[in-house]
Amino acid sequence: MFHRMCLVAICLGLLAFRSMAAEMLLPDKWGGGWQPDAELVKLTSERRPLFNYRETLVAPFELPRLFRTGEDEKAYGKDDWELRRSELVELLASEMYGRSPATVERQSMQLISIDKQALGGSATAKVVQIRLGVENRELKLELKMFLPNRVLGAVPVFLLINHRGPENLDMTRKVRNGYWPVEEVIERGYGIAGFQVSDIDPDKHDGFRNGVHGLFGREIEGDSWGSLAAWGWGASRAMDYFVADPGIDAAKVAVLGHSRSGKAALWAGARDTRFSIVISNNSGCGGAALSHRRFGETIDRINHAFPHWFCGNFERYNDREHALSFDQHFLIAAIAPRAVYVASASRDLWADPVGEYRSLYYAGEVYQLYGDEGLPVSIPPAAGNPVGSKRMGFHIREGGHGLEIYDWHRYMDFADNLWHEFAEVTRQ
Ligand code: GTR
Repeated sequence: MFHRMCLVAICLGLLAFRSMAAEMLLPDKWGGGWQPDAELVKLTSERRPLFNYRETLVAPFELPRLFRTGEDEKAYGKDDWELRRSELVELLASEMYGRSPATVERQSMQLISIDKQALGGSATAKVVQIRLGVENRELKLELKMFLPNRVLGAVPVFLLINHRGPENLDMTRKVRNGYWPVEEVIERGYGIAGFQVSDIDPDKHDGFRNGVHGLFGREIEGDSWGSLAAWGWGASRAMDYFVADPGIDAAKVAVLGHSRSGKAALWAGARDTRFSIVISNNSGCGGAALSHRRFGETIDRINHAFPHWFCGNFERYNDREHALSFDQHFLIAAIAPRAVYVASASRDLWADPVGEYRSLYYAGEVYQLYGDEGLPVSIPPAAGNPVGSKRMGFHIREGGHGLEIYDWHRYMDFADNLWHEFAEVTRQ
């Protein structure tokens, strides 16, 4: 009996020591690290028994390596990475998001409206129509924006890809919310823009006939682009406008999306190197979250619920995550060395906050090649504790799935730090 008690005491001591050691390794900013609320895990598991919400049930897996290994394994430098990066983009295009056509035959931009005294005089409101043409077909993308009047010279812009209702991009400002918080962004000296994904491609499975698919009118193959890639491509057309507008600092544009649009934003940022910051807000499966973990939403589920989001080839991985030769840290690494920010929400277990954090953490290996320190530990910080380096940002917001003013302020703090020359001038 005495021996058993001693053994139990030793084991408990070891356990306590292990968790203390883990805590001690976490930097102060981590606030002790994040763990999901136990009650929420229980409830969610009961509500959706086909999906896993328990960290202890994540099966061990081998994460595909970012750098090539084997015969040509060597110390990677920046030049090697540029080559490797193009391989990753190619892999993600052919197996997951689909290939996007490079250009349209005709593209023109027209200012539809301008109000130089918007928001009581503090901003200029503009609506621009981008017309995209192939043969006799045409598509119109409406780009909406507010630019701060107090900033002299070219202004950096945050571009939101919007899949929610058009009232969320309200130019009259009758509808105000944290999803597209125009007033707050203008107050901080930044421009804010947005477009509706349905202008580019409808968010429904229409056999890839409408929107940009119909515009190009190509045969649909296994590696043809899905709607997420199409929306990301739309963000690049908005970028074409920013480059052409002298009032906008096109070298300081952040592309941002929530949830499905967050997936599109990451892919847009991986392909189009003109974006300075790429922001994923609660993008989850097919976005920032590692698929190998099979935590919350899975590939099989996403492909069945949203058959139009990815390319046909991605269906090969339905319930076969182990067969993936890549994972979402490839997507984030393909953005390097440009800045990336990933945000999760504490009650959004469907999107797997740990998996979202880990993709970012593993992509840090590439950022380190460019002199950025990356993230020091593989455990996410507690909710309400934004962490990161100059080029990699992360936070978990307290609460559920959504894009809120708290998130936007963290993105602007991150931009202030990255674009500090700009931030210092506007603050004077
Ligand atoms: C969910 C989907 C997620 C996420 C979300 C959204 O139903 O499973 O992948 O994208 O929609 O876009 O709000």
